[in-house]
Amino acid sequence: MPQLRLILADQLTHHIAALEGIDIENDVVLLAEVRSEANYVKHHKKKIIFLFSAMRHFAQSLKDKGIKVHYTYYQDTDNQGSLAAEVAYRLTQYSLDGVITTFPGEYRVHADMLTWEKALQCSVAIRQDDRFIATIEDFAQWAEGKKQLRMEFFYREMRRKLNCLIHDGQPEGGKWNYDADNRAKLPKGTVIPEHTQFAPDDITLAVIELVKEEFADHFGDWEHFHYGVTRDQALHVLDIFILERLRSFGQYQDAMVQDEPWLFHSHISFYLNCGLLTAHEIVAKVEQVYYASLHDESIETIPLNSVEGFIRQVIGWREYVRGLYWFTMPEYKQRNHLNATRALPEFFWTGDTNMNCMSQCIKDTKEHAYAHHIQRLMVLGNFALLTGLSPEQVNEWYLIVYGDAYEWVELPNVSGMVLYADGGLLASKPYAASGAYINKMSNYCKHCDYKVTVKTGEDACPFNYLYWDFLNRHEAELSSNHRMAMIYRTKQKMAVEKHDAAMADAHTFLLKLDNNEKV
Ligand code: FAD
Ligand code: DLZ
Ligand code: SF4
Repeated sequence: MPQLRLILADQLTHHIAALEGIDIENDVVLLAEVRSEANYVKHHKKKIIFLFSAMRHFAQSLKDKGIKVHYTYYQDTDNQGSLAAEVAYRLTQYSLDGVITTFPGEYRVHADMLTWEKALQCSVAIRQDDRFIATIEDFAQWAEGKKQLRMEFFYREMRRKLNCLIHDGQPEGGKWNYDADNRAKLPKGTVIPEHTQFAPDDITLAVIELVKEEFADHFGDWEHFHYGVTRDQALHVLDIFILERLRSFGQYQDAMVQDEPWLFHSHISFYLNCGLLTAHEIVAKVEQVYYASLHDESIETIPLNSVEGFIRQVIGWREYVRGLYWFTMPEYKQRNHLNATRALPEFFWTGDTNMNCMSQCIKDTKEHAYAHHIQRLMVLGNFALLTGLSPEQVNEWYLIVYGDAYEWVELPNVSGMVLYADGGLLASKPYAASGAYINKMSNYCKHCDYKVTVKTGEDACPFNYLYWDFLNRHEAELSSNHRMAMIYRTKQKMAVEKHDAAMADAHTFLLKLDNNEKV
C-alpha cells in the first residue's frame, strides 16, 4: 500500500511523525511550494525566502538518504496551487493508496485536512506532532476546569515532565522562576556578539530571484538575506548562542537598544518553528552546558537566571501558547474583549512616524522579519493595546511580518498577551505601559523628537497620555482587577486639569491617527 508522505514547510525535521515507518521503495514524500500557503496572508519576503530555501534543502537531504521525493516548485507548470490539490494530483500521478502527514500548526490547515479523506476517497492519517513536549491532550487535561490558565504553573509541569533543572523534586537554586533578575538595561559600551550570518548558496539565490519576481508586493526587504537554511546551520546558530550570548540572555532579555536588533537573544525561533531544531534538543543542550559550567573549572559559570529564563521561553511560553491555541480555537480568534476597532495605522508598514521607538521596531521588523520579544510586546504591542487597534488587523500584521510566525504561536501572543482580547485567559492584566517603561529599558527616547518626561502637550511622549486614556476607557472593566488597583488609585489622585489635558491630547492624537496624519 504505497503512501504519499506530506511534509509542510514547518515540518522540516528528519524524525517527523509523517516519515516514521517509511517504505523507501514505494512511498513518495511530497513537499510543495503552493500559492495558497504563500499568499493566504502576504508573508514578509524574507520569511518566504527562508522557508522555500529551507524546504528545498530539506528535500535534498531526504533524497540523499535514498528517499523518493516529489518537490513541487512554485513556478512548476503543473503546480496545483494548494496543499489539498497537490495531494490529490500527486496521489494519482504516483498511483499511491493513501496520505500520511503530521498534525499541522494551524487550525485552518487541520480543518482542511479533515475533509481530504472524503474528497480523495483514500485513507488520510494525521499523526501527532511529537516535536512538542506537551500533547494537545496534555494541555487540555491541565486546563480543564481552571478559570485562569497561568503559564507559570504549566511551565512547572513541563520542567517536571523533562526532569529539567530539578533536584529531588525541587527546582534548581530553590526557585522555579528567576524573572525578577532579568530586567536590566544594557549598559553603554556593552559589547554585543556579532549576529551569526551565512552567505546565500545557489539554492537560496534562486529563491531570492523567485521572491523578487512573484512576491514583490509583499511587506519587507529581501536584501541581505543571511539566515541559515539547513539543519547544520541551525545547529551552528544554537551553538554560537550558547557559547556567546546565553550568559547574558537573562540579564538583558528585556533591554532594547537603538540600531541593535539582535542583542543577547538566541535568534532560533525561525529554525525551531520550521523544524530544523527541536525544543527537546535545545533544552537538553542548554541544561548540559549549564551543569558543565558548574563543574568544569575551565568553563565560566553560566548564571542560573539566564539558563532558567531561556528554558522557560522554550518549554514554558512556547508549549503553553500552543496548548492554549488548540484548546480554544476556533473561538479564540474571534475574541475582542476590549471591543477594540481602530484600523491599523499605515505607518506599521512603513515605519514613518516621529515616535522613535515605533520606527526602530518597525525598521528592524521590515529589514529582518525579526524583532525581539520586548519590542513586539512593550513597544509595538503596547501601542496597539493603548490605541485600541482591531485584534483582527493586529493579528494579521504580526502573522505577516515575522519569519517565525505561524498562527498557533502568533495568535495567543497577540490576542492574549498584547491585546487582552481574551479577557485575561492568558495574562492576569493588560501589559499596558507609559513611555517611562520604554525609557527604562531602552535608549530609544534619547533619539526621539518627543520628550518622554513630558506628560501632556505637543512635545509629550504619546505613550504617556495614551496610557491614561486607555485606563480611563476601560476603568469599569479593569479597576476591579486587583493587579491594577494601585494604578487606579494613582489615577484617582491625579489633578483634574492634568487628567483632562491627557485625555484631550489622546483625543487629538487618535484623531490624527484615524486621519492617517503623521504622528
Ligand atoms: P529568544 O528571546 O531567544 O527566546 C528563545 C525562544 O523561546 C524563542 O525562539 C521562542 O521559540 C521561545 N519563546 C520566547 N517567547 C515566546 C513566546 N511568548 N511565545 C512562544 N515562544 C516563545 N514567537 C514565535 O515564535 N512566533 C511568533 O509568531 C511570535 N509572535 C509574537 C507576537 C507578539 C505580540 C509577542 C509579544 C511575542 C511573539 N513571539 C512569537 C514570541 C517571541 O517574541 C519570539 O519567540 C522571539 O522574539 C523570537 O526570537 P528569539 O528566537 O531570539 O527568542
Ligand atoms: C508559511 C508557509 C509558506 C509561506 N509557504 C508554504 C508552502 O508553500 N508550502 C507549505 O507546505 N507550507 C508553507 N507555509 C507553512 C504553512 O503555512 C504551515 O504549514 C501552516 O501555517 C501550518 O503551520
Ligand atoms: Fe517612544 Fe515616547 Fe520614548 Fe519617543 S519618547 S521613543 S515615543 S517612548
